[in-house]
Amino acid sequence: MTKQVIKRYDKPAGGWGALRSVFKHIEEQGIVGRGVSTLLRANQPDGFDCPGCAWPDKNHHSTFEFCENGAKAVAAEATERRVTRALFAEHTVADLAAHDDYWLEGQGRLTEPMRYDSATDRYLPIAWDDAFAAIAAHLNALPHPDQALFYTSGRTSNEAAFLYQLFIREFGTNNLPDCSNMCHEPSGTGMKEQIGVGKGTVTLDDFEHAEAIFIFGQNPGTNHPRMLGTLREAAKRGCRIVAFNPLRERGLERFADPQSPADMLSAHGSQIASRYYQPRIGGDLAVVKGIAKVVLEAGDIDEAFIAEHTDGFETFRADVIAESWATIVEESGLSEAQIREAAAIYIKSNATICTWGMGITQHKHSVATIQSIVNLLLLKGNIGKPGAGACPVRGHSNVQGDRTMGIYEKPTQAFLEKLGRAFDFTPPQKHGHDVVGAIEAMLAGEAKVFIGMGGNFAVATPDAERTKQALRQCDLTVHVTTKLNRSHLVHGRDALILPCLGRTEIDIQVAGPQGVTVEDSMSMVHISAGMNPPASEHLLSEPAIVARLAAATLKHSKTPWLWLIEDYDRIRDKIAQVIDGFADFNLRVHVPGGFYLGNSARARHWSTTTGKARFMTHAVPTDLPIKAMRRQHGERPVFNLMTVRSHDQYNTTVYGLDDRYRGVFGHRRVCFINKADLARLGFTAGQWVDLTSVWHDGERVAQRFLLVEYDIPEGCLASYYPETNGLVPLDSFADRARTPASKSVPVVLGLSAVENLTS
Ligand SMILES: Nc1nc2c(c(=O)[nH]1)N[C@H]1C(S)=C(S)[C@@H](COP(=O)(O)OP(=O)(O)OC[C@H]3O[C@@H](n4cnc5c(=O)[nH]c(N)nc54)[C@H](O)[C@@H]3O)O[C@H]1N2
Ligand SMILES: Nc1nc2c(c(=O)[nH]1)N[C@H]1C(S)=C(S)[C@@H](COP(=O)(O)OP(=O)(O)OC[C@H]3O[C@@H](n4cnc5c(=O)[nH]c(N)nc54)[C@H](O)[C@@H]3O)O[C@H]1N2
Ligand SMILES: [Mo]
Repeated sequence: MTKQVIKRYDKPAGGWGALRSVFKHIEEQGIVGRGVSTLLRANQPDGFDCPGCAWPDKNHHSTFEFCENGAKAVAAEATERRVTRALFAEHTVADLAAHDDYWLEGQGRLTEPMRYDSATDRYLPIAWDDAFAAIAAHLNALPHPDQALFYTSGRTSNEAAFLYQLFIREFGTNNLPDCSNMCHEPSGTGMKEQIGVGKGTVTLDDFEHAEAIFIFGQNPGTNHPRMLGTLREAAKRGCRIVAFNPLRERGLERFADPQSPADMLSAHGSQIASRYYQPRIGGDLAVVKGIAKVVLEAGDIDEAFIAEHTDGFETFRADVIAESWATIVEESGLSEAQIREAAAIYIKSNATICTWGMGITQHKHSVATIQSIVNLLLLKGNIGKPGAGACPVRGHSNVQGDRTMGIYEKPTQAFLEKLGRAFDFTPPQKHGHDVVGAIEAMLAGEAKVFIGMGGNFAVATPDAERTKQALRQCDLTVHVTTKLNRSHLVHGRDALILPCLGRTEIDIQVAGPQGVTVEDSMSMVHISAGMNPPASEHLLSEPAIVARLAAATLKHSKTPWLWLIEDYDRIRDKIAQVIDGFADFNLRVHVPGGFYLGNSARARHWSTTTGKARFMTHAVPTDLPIKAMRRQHGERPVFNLMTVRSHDQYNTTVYGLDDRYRGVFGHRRVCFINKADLARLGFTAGQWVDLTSVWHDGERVAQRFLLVEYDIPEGCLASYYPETNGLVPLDSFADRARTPASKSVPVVLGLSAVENLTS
């Protein structure tokens, strides 16, 4: 175990520390030789797509791009460790559940399908055909298909996702909650309404031409490390980079590119952000409105663009001009001078990109904030010109592709019609459950079967205790998965674990080795083919699992399920028939580097209800739940807690206990707090506290967090996800998009009486 230390980190992000970390993780997985050769095939034209984040890479070109956290994701999948039937024979489920998530992950790759046996409280081996028959029996016994829920995490390939949603709709439901619901749903909701497309409008080339890049609520040094390379290049050629983040994140300040000898030899690396502003948590809408106010007052707008391409401008202008600086300053947490300074950079730039991440999407007012960012872009015609645009930076490596393939609980009529025509059936019309709706449906006893295509539903979702209770109430829970995780142990009366191939592995079907496709954050679609032998001879690919489950379940289906998976080109031909933008899919995807799906807003074609890009008027929210909680708990200071990722984790997967850039080593239960707040509470750094979230329906507690003094605004706290997920109330979510508000959790602090807690 790492030594437990808290110390200031003053080196650049990346650098030698990143190289050392990669070799440590490769060594820990027992794959020193193979690990390096595997890494060299990540994001190559003939290799696999990195299972880490969704940041694009330059045409899947052939120079190796170093990425510390991509390397950890690859090493975690390519590990030598195996979970065999012996582990399950040795441990009851209750035993396994007593271990922490880090230990579960550390057991390695799952090797054969298992089914829960309640008599012995153990998972026992089961043959694949029997597993599919068992699930089919459950599904077909349901009084209504809407009693089943089918979750998807964002690593699933296009081919698997397409077959999966087809199976679910042929079965008869649109219950397709996915990780997007907890992630960039507000980006999709906001942008679709405003500019007619729910995806980013930029490509990687635009970063080479931008004069300014504004980064809101995102920590690329940890979560999209390859983005730092792009930002570094931009900064070097004089592009102004402006970061908005309550925390000072090292990766946004300085970066030493491990591929640059100059950076590696200097003590400071390269500067990234030329300006760094620390708004209050949730203050971004006010910040952006303040910037828009300065831009409008200066009259420095693209009048021709506004006249030709937009509507709603006059209402928007009047609203912004009328907004008082007092409100803007109060709600943003920035001074008028700071906002004017940022506005001056925006005004001067002829091409600006705005990027954002979870710091923007996981709040009550996320959709309004995103639309306000897009308003700002529209003011200067910053959509559909080189070097400019909107860039929601996606999370999971194929989360965007999964949506494109129809993993969506609210499919359009047009999509359903095309799907029904291509496969000769009538798809269900009623919209299905999203993640929050799925949990509510299980709790209410309305949903009885939960099937998860990847992910870790029990841990990634809000309101941990209620979610776990919801899963335990199910008749059946099933997980298609690579590694053991908590969701397998928080199971229904019947439960199955179905282990699948990972991205890095060779997938052999009747027609020979197969590749799958993925879509990155900038709508580039490319092929991904693994080259490692499978972790076990008993693994099936995700498309094969879906097809065999569908064949077992749907007795009257006209879809040739087993024929489709003999050769994935056949699945792609079907995708080409149903999904817009995929004509000649097989031809185009075999070109090295893949192809660009296109984006109507980028072409200044606005598929909105008005046929224009729309200025959307939003008040600065002054009534967020945190305020109500502060009024209610007058005597106790109520803080706004954001739940963020450490450097050594991939969502619910914990790779290690360090958060190097924030100076935290050997700990995960930490709480970052401002010095003045410590003094106000009479606490000192190094003391242990319990976090209690306060909400209209009562309190939720997470015990024993180490107070760490940090450069964060007063009234704001940060802790890691998922240790804090129990604090996020189920009904605290983004208006309209229903994304859990896991970046604004009202909490109070009290010294902890708990002596020891390891995870
Ligand atoms: N290594 C690694 N890579 C990953 C992941 C991972 O867990 N590990 N996860 C993947 C996934 S699914 C996703 S969605 C992305 C997530 O990538 P990020 O969006 O970077 O995710 P978070 O760590 O949640 O960080 C959010 C950032 O927003 C800031 N923030 C919080 N609240 C506010 C606010 O109100 N305003 C502003 N301006 N900032 C705020 C936080 O300080 C933090 O820096 O990364 C993807 N890539
Ligand atoms: N409090 C709080 N909660 C959050 C967030 C937050 O910032 N704060 N972030 C939210 C976000 S942005 C997201 S995207 C969700 C993530 O939610 P999920 O996507 O559900 O969670 P992950 O931790 O990414 O899932 C990891 C599991 O996926 C499985 N897996 C890995 N690779 C594969 C594969 O190739 N195939 C299959 N079938 N399985 C695989 C492994 O078993 C692994 O344990 O969490 C959300 N929850
Ligand atoms: Mo995400």
